[in-house]
Amino acid sequence: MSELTTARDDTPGRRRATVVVSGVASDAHTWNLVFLELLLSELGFDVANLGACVPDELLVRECLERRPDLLVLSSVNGHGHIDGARAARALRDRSALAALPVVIGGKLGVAGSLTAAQRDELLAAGCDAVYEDSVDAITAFRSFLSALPSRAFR
Ligand code: B12
Repeated sequence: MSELTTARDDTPGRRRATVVVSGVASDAHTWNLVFLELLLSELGFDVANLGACVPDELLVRECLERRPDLLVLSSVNGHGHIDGARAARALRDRSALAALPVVIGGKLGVAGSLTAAQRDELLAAGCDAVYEDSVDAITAFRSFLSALPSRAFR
């Protein structure tokens, strides 16, 4: 956890990295979002949790207004690879959000693990990382986060 201490940095003139956590348009599940909000808050990030069933247009608008350092998409209903790819394309269509780090995770397909093609589509649509449910998912996600503060505080 020590590598993430810069996210907690309260030095005057420096800000904490901000993260938007969001469900995708079709997904009504909320505890996944609560889990991510608590995890990120404990790691020292400022978190805005947009909740479940967030339409793409609202997601884009919130990101344009909040200008977060990271967007974390979560879905567990099995349709995340479709919703997530569409949302990522909508975000990347806006030049102001072209460089926003975007990750997605959860139970993203209805048949267990995604196929390589489904995963590639998420990456091609603009997701920087895809975390499917596995014992390593949160560890891998935390490694990604540990690289964020250097970008966020540049
Ligand atoms: C509670 C629940 C519901 C509740 C949700 C209430 C609420 N307020 O959230 C209700 C009853 C509403 C519901 C509805 C449905 N559900 Co439901 N639900 C569950 C259940 C039992 C628990 C989910 C939960 O809260 N888990 C606790 C949270 C903390 O954990 P989590 O969601 O697993 O998230 C973890 C990981 O996925 C991961 N993670 C998630 N997002 C991200 C993102 C990143 C970046 C990272 C790194 C990690 C990560 O981290 C989390 C913590 O480990 C699961 C089964 C199960 N045991 O998981 C089914 C389950 C998710 N539901 C399922 C389904 C199919 C549905 C429905 C479609 C059912 C229906 N036919 O109506 C609807 C969905 C409607 C919709 N529009 O989305 C399926 C999804 C299957 C799939 N993915 O292929 C599941 C897996 C049950 C099953 N085995 O079939 N559900």
